[in-house]
Amino acid sequence: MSEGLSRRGFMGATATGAALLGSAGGRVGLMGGTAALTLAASEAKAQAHATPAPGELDEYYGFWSSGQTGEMRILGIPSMRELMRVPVFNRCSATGWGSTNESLKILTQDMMPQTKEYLAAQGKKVHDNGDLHHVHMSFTEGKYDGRFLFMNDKANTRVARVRCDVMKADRIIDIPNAKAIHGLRPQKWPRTNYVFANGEDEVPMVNDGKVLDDPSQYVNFYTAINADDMTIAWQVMVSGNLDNTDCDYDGKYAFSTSYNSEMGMNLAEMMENDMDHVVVFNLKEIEAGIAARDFIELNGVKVIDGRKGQNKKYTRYIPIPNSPHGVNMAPDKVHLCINGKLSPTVSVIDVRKLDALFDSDIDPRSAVVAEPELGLGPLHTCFDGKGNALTTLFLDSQVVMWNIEKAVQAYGGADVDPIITKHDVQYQPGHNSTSMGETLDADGKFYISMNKFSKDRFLNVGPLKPENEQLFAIDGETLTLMHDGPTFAEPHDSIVVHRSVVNPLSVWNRNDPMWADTRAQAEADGVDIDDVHDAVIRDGNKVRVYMSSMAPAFSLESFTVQQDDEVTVIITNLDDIDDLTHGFTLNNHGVAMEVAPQATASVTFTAAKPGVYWYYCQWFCHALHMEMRGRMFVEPRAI
Ligand code: K7E
Ligand code: CUA
Repeated sequence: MSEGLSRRGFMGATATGAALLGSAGGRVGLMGGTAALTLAASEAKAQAHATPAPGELDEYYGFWSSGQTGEMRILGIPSMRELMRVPVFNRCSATGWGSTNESLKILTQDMMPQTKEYLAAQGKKVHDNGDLHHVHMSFTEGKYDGRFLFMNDKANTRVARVRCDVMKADRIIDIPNAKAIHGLRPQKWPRTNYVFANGEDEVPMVNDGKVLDDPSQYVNFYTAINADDMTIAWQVMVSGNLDNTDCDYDGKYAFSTSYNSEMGMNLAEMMENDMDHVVVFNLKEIEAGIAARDFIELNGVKVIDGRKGQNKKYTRYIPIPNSPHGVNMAPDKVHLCINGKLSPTVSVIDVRKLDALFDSDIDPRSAVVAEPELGLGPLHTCFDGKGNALTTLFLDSQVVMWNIEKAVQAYGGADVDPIITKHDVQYQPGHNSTSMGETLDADGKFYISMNKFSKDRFLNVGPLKPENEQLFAIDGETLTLMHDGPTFAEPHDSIVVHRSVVNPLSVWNRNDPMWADTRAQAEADGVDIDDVHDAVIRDGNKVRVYMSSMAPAFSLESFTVQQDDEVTVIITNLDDIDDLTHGFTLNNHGVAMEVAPQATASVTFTAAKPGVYWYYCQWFCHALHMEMRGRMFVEPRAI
């Protein structure tokens, strides 16, 4: 431990997970006095070495989920500089995500009719929020391939795909039947054909109000999404709820933890059993079952019954202590680590033993080859690619580094201690990640701890505190803290990807599919949006206003519409220089959008009140940026 004081000393040997969880927030307060630590000389040195100097580029991209903020973030590692925020499930004031026609298409085209009804009842077209927990990149043969990032929305049961060439979402789909998509992972081998997604909250199979408070009729759904076209491949109905998911490096099995095998409806019920389970999904058998039509169709989805005690071809339930949370496949292709949360253990499954489970009725626990006791509140594990695992201990506010092989030996009775080192983190870590750690390229250079509490680490900003993510350098078996990074809600999960894998464009391709509909409309209107242009096209009470932008001017200084017209402003940024983004903000209409170099963007609104309204470019683009503005004249309706 790098600090002289043991956190566990304060905690004592509190017995049950319930008591521990209940006190998690308060206990940290006891620790306030230890925060005034001086950086050890070695750490200061390491820090000076690690952070790229101003103007120097980072070696890795970090792709971050933001939890309840609903966006994806891009950081540079090891500097921890925040490079970009990519709106996905949220709405964005700067870029107009959620109000431009191009983003609305992506947000609504794959919406289920029920969702449209819910939203319409509230006078809305799109959700205003999202809860983005997990971001993962597409794989080819166990390695990141730099094509897409996939992510979940727990709040509104959605899955999104972000294109890595432009770092914008291109598909956002509703997941039928399931509720609250939580765990999410792309298939690793042979490539990402599927994206696996967990439904966390159980509901009646047909959730139409006929069954309400009868949990015996509730079910949960595991979903496989076709990654290439973002359609639903199949679902498996399961027992218990589903928390996190991962899959193997052989393309044979996927896994989900369940913290509520009891199907309890309140805290006491959910924690009744000492053992919950991990569900093993047999992908080949499920595909064969679909081909043999052994499914029911529910809301247009093929659903296989993989509940406990049903057809055992498709699933196996392996008992795991106690309310397991994270599930993480090691890059040794063999060991699957399941984090006990309320149990101080991580259960290690040897995936080579899973075939036998499906071939016979042997005890499913026979696949467990280690169960080291690591500390209190293990939530997530990541890997250094050298045979070691790093597990977050939420309650201990520590990371523990341990050796997988030694844990297996100890489970077999050998007198070895798998624990290599423990290091304090500040405070209460949830997820963690290592550089390239969830791939066959795991390089063991950097470790990120995403901490739910920052407490005393930063200037006080009021009752709502930032959270804290920390960067450690890994040097063999030593962890050195390099950086604290305060973040707004919430540093949920991350992946750390070598920059050689990610190659975004600097300027849009004029033929990008993002604005294909807008281009088709322009062609129909006889407007060439690839050249300097301006046009105002009236079509009944619909008016389409086309203009190009080139720093520091819009091609239209003004345009005129009539009161109550439905106005669509379509802007093409003809600048093709790096960094020369323009914007369009229309005063007092709630209208703003980003128009990046060579992009076309459009927004539709109603000109409800007569008058003069200025529009302006909100992206600082030129010495004459302030002058980049124009007027919309709204003529009063003729009575
Ligand atoms: Cu651990 Cu949503 Cu990834 Cu939270 S789940 S920590
Ligand atoms: Cu264009 Cu500011």
